[in-house]
Amino acid sequence: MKQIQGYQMPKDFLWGGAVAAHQLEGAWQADGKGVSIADVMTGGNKEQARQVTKTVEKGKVYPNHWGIDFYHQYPQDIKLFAEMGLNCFRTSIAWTRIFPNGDESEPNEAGLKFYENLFDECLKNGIQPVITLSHFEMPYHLVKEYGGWRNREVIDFFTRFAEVCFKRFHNQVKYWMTFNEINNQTSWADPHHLLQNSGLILNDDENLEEAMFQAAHNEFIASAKAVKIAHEIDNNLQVGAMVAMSPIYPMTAKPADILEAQRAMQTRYYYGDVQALGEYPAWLIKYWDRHDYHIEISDLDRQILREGTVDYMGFSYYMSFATKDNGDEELHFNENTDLVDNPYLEKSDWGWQIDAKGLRYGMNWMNDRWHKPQFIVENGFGAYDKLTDDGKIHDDYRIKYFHDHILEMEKAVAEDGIDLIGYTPWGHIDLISASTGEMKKRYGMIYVDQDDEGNGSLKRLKKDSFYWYQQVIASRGENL
Ligand code: BGP
Repeated sequence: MKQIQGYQMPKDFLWGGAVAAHQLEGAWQADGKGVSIADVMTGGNKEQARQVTKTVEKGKVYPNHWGIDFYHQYPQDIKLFAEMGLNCFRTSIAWTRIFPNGDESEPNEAGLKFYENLFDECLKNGIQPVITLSHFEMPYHLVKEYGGWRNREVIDFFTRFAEVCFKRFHNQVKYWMTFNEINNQTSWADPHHLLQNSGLILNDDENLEEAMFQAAHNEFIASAKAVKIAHEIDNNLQVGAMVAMSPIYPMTAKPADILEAQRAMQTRYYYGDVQALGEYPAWLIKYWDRHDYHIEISDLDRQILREGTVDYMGFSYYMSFATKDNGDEELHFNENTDLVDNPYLEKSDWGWQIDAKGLRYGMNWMNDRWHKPQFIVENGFGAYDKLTDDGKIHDDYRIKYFHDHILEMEKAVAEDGIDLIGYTPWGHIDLISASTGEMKKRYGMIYVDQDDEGNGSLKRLKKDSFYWYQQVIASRGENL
């Protein structure tokens, strides 16, 4: 591909790759690990989410049970990451390796040891680990016995887990995030999201939307407490939020469309308001009143939120959305119902609208609103890759996607002055898709020889994008 000049990023900029424990480690019951919600639903659709308790009992096998065997193969994988030039690596700590059921008083030493060794291996290779504490991996026991995040008791279980991790790893890990894509649960009518994010299994006699607000509130408190604990343990630690950023544009200049888009952005991103600004927006409290929702929030809670604002905003960026007037002016938390196709954008094979400029737009939107440093902790293009006879993968479509997005990211830093910590493209090594459970929806710059059923040699191969990203990093983002 023709070299196009981008901007050179600062020397301390973090260039990395991002994964999540349950999507690549495999070894789902090794060394005392407990069962997580991901182990019983990866690749879940709405129906599976409804059926989740039944499938556990049947002992159904999910692809993340084997992942890409990173649990055993990580030393070689880390070497490949270093060869690519990464100086950071975002992964998550599987809660169930540390607290198998979630409610034990003592952690599982074998689980802690695994991550200690993994982080050591990273650091030996010049790569700093960036860690998400909860990436769709809540212990299943907490879902079944406690009702997931709707139960306040879970706050203490989570903060205990966070504290154990901060204490054990604070010399190895500086950047942390509490909950992955915390705002995805806004699509509460999709049980898959509610279960993945908050461990909520549908309860017929319950108002789901109200349950979603309570669960989110309990997660906010847990996150704010974790921020405080981290700073008390080591003032150098940086704890961020993690939101899924998909800007929602108005379909036209019709005022009702503009208002609809603004309201859609408010409902989707109030999570950031609470985590970055330390308080709920007034419009949300009015909404609860209108709907007669009683969310349990004490004065002490309000103080905890104010004192536990995050150090930075981590976010994923894949796509943008568009919306139009739906005939009423009420807020809609299940915004998916009001989304429309944007005729100016192309889509991936999975229907995700590709929009590089939306990244710069989203970064500016967040900066104007939350005034925090940012960290792009996911961005990427899921595609079908073809292994050619010469043992290569010519993924120029992926290179184009990254080229366009990195260029917009660089403009946001160099021209708009956004304080950006780093960039970690999603699934830089092929792994199991979170939404579909497929292996064939590939994001990687490193190919992993495995099919959806888990057949294959697991051999790692460098795609064309591997070499492209390598020289992007070597030039600090200048050669795109
Ligand atoms: C985000 C998740 C990741 C990841 C990615 C790609 O929502 O944080 O876990 O998987 O999206 O999504 P998918 O795997 O569904 O293609």
